[in-house]
Amino acid sequence: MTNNPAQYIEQEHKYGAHNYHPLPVVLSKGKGVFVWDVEGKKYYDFLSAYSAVNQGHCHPKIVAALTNQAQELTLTSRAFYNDALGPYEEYMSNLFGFDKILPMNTGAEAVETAIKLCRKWAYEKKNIEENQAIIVVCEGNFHGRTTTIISFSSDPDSNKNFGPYAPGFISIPYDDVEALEQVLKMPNIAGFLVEPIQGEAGVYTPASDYIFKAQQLCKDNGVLFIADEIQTGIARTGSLLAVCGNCTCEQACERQATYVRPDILIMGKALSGGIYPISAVMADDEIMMVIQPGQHGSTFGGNPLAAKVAMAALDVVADENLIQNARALGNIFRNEMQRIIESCDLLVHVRGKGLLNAVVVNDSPDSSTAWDICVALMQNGLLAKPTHGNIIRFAPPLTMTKEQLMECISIIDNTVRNFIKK
Ligand code: IF1
Repeated sequence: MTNNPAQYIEQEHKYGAHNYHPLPVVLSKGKGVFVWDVEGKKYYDFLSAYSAVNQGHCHPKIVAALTNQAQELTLTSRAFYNDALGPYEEYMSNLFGFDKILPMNTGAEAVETAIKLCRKWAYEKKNIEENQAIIVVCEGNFHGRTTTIISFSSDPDSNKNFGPYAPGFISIPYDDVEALEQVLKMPNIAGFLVEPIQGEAGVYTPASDYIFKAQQLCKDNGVLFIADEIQTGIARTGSLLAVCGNCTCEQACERQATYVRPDILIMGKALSGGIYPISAVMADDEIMMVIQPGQHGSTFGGNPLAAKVAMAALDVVADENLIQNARALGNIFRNEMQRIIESCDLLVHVRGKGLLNAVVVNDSPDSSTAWDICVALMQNGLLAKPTHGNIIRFAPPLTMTKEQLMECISIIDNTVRNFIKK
């Protein structure tokens, strides 16, 4: 053990695959909205592990659920029943307003599950000819890293030289109702898979009625509306789910979860509060029951540890009013960023919803400016990550207080004011 960051960085570089390019900070502790590096320096976390740590790092209630259950029973496989899964399934059904849940582990697995569910439904309920089902997706999407999912990515980093690609997907422009209307006229369309806000594309926030209209079109055409809420869900955007973001009620109530109601709902990331990989697919019986024993599953999906952790993580969202906090702090954040943008020419645009936001840097996507700003922010005690070259994503844990947010805004303000372009 050492507290020399360079040693850890070299070790990862030498023994780990080079599939990431992290900021040069080596973390060893997290608590709430803060993380600490191996030398003891404290930072505000403005990434939240890509929105997995909405409830804050090492939340004591979620850690307690993990450690308590870890001493009783961790894994049975689904060959046997366990006494945590049923209560979790009922909890999820009540909270999100769907008949059933299919539990998985990672986000990509849950997306794969939704694709399989959609196809099987299409053959068995919609009578599409075998192997002809098509799922519509959007340009700029990010749904995970499996071979099927990257087959319909438009990002060359994600799919170049990973072919041959899986057929059965058609890509249309995002935030384009007319394009959706046109494509739905084609035969054999089974579903429309969409992110309510495109995270990877730089927190691309569509027109406020896009999701509503898209769902209506799907309904009118007998096509399943499949919402990937892996990143946007669990209070991140100021509502329990981003698909109910136009709802103005203040509680994580049934109406919120049913305002724009997907036919298939996909969740991951913050479903566990970042403690452990937990994902879920939800649907009503008409869809979910097309999968029968032996047709889909996972060794770890629905294990008792995950069941207890997820319930604790969702309890924290309600107990600590994270929906309302994300909404209120998000408004302050965007207003303050707008003020900074108007007084400096380094940043040009802020967008987002709740506490999922991004700032566009005034330079080409090929420049290193956004990266250099993130390094300067890091030196000033705030961790954020660039995306698509000239965009910086800002997504702190939702447990942040207003005072903490104001301190973070002054760190960002000072950093951009003193930033000298390389
Ligand atoms: C990485 C992005 C964020 C997702 C949506 C499914 C998944 C993700 C909407 C797959 C995952 C990640 C994974 C993370 C970076 C990150 C990301 F920039 F790549 F797009 F958050 F914005 N659907 N998102 O955002 O979930 O299998 O990873 O559990 O390091 O690749 P997973």
